[in-house]
Amino acid sequence: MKSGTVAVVGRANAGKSTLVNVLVGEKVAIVSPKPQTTRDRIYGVLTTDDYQIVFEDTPGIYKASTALNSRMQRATETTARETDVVLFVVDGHTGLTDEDLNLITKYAKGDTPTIVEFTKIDIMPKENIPCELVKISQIEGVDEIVPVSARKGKNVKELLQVVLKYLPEGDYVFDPNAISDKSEKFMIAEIMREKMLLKYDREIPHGVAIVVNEFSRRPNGIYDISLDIICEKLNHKAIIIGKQGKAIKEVSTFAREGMEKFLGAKVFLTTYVKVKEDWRDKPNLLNEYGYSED
Ligand SMILES: Nc1nc2c(ncn2[C@@H]2O[C@H](COP(=O)(O)OP(=O)(O)OP(=O)(O)O)[C@@H](O)[C@H]2O)c(=O)[nH]1
Ligand SMILES: [Mg+2]
Repeated sequence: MKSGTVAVVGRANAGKSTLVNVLVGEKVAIVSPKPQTTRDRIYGVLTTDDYQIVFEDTPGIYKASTALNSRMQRATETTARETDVVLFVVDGHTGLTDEDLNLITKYAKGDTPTIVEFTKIDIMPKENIPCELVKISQIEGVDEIVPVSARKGKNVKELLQVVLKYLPEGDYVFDPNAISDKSEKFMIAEIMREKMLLKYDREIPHGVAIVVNEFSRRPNGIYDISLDIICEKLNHKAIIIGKQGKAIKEVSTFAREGMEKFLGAKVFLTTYVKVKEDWRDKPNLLNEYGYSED
């Protein structure tokens, strides 16, 4: 049987997490139209009788401007170094960039099999496809190029077959029932962050960390969840709360609905907004919020 890891890497916002969710068939990673949505390496596990594939979703490659961002970039680099297969995701909609070409060249140079996946082909200008595929095929060491639409589920099965070709023989590493290495509590915090990314503009959601203080279940099945929304500036707090608390009420309702869908049960959610000045550049706070060095 085949068993191994596939590092899913690429520029921020390319569509990596969407792809991992579709490949695994469950939501293991949050998705948003803003770059830098994923902050951690997240395993999405797909198990059948014949194979176990661990898709490693990673933070998108992006110029580091904060200590948090540097840690995110290092997580991606380590994942790509230690994997069985590199799956490089190119955003077909925005098109192939010089940065993509440089990164693909770098990964393809190594000994790890490198598959390039063109995603978002549902919204990719068709006339660009042949030219971009040629450019990639000229890079030495690229083993495969696969066009996919994760949103429409197009060519995903074909991509899976291509990945399997490069996976080593081995036994299950994860429990065959597992879909992720992350806990429910982690996903609850991520769902809150996802809704903040969708609701607020510019730097506000990027400057937010979520700390879940209570995550418990009553005998009748209802979950009690209490969390802190940590922001980095006092004026951000005012924006997050909004006039008469309207914005925070809306985003909390939105998040509660997402959590209920994920947990399959009713949720009683309490949210508090707190300020920790410039926490994204403070190593001790990064550790406290779960963005550790490794
Ligand atoms: N039309 C279309 N949109 C897609 C597809 N895949 C992803 N998207 C959209 O692209 C945006 C970014 O998707 P993500 O999956 O969050 O991208 P990512 O690469 O994980 O981004 P980071 O975590 O920030 O690096 C979201 O708005 C998705 O809905 C696709 O196949 N087709
Ligand atoms: Mg992502």
